[in-house]
Amino acid sequence: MEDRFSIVSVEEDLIRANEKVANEVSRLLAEKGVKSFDIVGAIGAGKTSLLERIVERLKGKYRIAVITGDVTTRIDADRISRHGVETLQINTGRECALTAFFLKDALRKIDLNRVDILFVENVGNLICPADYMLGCDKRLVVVSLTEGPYVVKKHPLLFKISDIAVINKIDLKNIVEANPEEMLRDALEINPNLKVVLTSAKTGEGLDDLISAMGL
Ligand SMILES: Nc1nc2c(ncn2[C@@H]2O[C@H](COP(=O)(O)OP(=O)(O)O)[C@@H](O)[C@H]2O)c(=O)[nH]1
Ligand SMILES: [Mg+2]
Repeated sequence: MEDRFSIVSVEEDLIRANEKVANEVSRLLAEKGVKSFDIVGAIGAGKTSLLERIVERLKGKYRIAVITGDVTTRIDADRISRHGVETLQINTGRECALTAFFLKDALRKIDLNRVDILFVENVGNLICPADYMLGCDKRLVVVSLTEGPYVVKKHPLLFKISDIAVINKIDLKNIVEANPEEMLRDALEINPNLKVVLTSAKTGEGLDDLISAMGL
């Protein structure tokens, strides 16, 4: 029993220490005038695909940097860097979320004086990132129709602490059971302050709405 309590207390210490570093990251980004977005969601929800579309649309208007988090690969960074923007991969090893520690370290490798917007793609996971805010201005949670009709309801915490919810893969709405309008209602029931956007990274539908929800 004692061991269990000490594990809990180590976790709490880590969460508190992370909060402190997230505040430092937030101050640094504000000082440099960088607008930042932390994008969370399960593996396969469409985070990288949406980012590829967004970067393609906005790279003529803003100087963009993208940091992608993954346990071991650099697949996402390679996909994004093909669009000609600065990209950095963070490999977390065994960790199922980025932390502010990882982000602070990565930011040392980027010249923030030459960046207007920073997108951070978090490690694909709908649970772990809820404990670790990164210090970005806004958090986006991405879910997709192929994750089934209950994916929003089953992850209330992440929807509570996000600013924008993206319901992706709406091009598949006639094929799968999940209904985007119901998922939208579920998200707003959890957090009425959320901006909810329905998108398809495949067809481009909803991308303008998403970019405007981000204030870009
Ligand atoms: N049909 C459809 N497929 C999508 C959409 N967005 C992403 N995908 C596909 O879903 C898979 C996972 O996408 P990816 O962007 O890698 O997801 P991530 O793991 O969240 O970054 C890829 O095969 C994409 O082509 C979409 O809106 N509609
Ligand atoms: Mg990805």
